[in-house]
Amino acid sequence: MVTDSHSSLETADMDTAWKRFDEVVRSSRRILLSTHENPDGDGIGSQLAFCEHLKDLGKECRILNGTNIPAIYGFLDPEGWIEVYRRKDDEEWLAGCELAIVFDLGDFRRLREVGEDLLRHSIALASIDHHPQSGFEVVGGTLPYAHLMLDYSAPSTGTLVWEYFSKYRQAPITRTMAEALYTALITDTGSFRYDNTNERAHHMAIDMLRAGIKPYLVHRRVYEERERAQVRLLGAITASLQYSDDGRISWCALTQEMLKNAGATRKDVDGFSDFLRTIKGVEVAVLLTEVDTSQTKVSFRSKGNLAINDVANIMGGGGHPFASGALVKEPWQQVIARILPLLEEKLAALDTNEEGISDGS
Ligand SMILES: [Mn+2]
Repeated sequence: MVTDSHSSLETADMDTAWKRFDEVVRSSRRILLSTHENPDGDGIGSQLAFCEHLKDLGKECRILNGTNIPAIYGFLDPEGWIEVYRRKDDEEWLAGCELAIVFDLGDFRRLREVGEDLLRHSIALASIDHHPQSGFEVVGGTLPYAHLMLDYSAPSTGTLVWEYFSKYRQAPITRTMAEALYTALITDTGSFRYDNTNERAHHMAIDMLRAGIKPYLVHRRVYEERERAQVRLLGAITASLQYSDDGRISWCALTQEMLKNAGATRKDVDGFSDFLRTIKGVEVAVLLTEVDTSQTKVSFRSKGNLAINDVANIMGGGGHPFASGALVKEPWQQVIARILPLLEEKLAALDTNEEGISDGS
């Protein structure tokens, strides 16, 4: 099983990695922070909290991402610290960095031009993450990080940042840092509902409360600002939902036409695949979003009996065992035709092996 490979990185090794990382953070003057394209609450919260920490330490620090952040997370960044990387304007600054820290990345390619330029200028790279690592074929097949703080059992990357602050930050965690980190935590655990919710998640929440956050205010900003277009889109999705014969797979293709009719964009799709998983009897939910006639974004969600990131890998993507995705250069009709037999096969194997499998998580 994929999730077992982290054992070699645990305890002593990890302590050493964090210590070395802290030393390099302290000795670096100019530091770049980044996260994956189409960043989520975890990547954004982690980098904002870390940016505040670095500014406290007097570092010259910028957050440069491959793409824009979703508008709902704007409340976390009143000063506008998060920028979209523009090679033309920003490469010179990047080239003068002594360290780059990437958060919640998983697939190196998801840094886009930021990653390409960091490699070209041989900037020392550190990664804080809880995803299986992929996409480093581009750098010769080995992980490009001088410092890799990888912990699959962390409920969020923000949790790792919090643990780092708890140990290495002299000043207390501020309310704004805590708000960013709490956002990372709730968005990655589905507000303490997903299988990655563990003691660490709740300990962290207590610490964030002590730092002065108001959970209902954060929840309101993140979950109760839905656009009407998004609600119309949800209607279109539920109306066109399909099921496998045994009802264990639910899937839906969200076409450009559906987006247009709802007055929505792909950004509005966030979170819908989680919703499809909530249906009784469904083990795996698949949401296909038509990027254009030759490209499809696919999201997989599993209820927890079947790891599905191997299917995402086959499709050229990756992610967590129960939540993963891929961008496939094929029309959605072809993509679903490839995916359904793979999932059916896995479900059939699950039936056969049922007694032999113990749920390790
Ligand atoms: Mn994450």
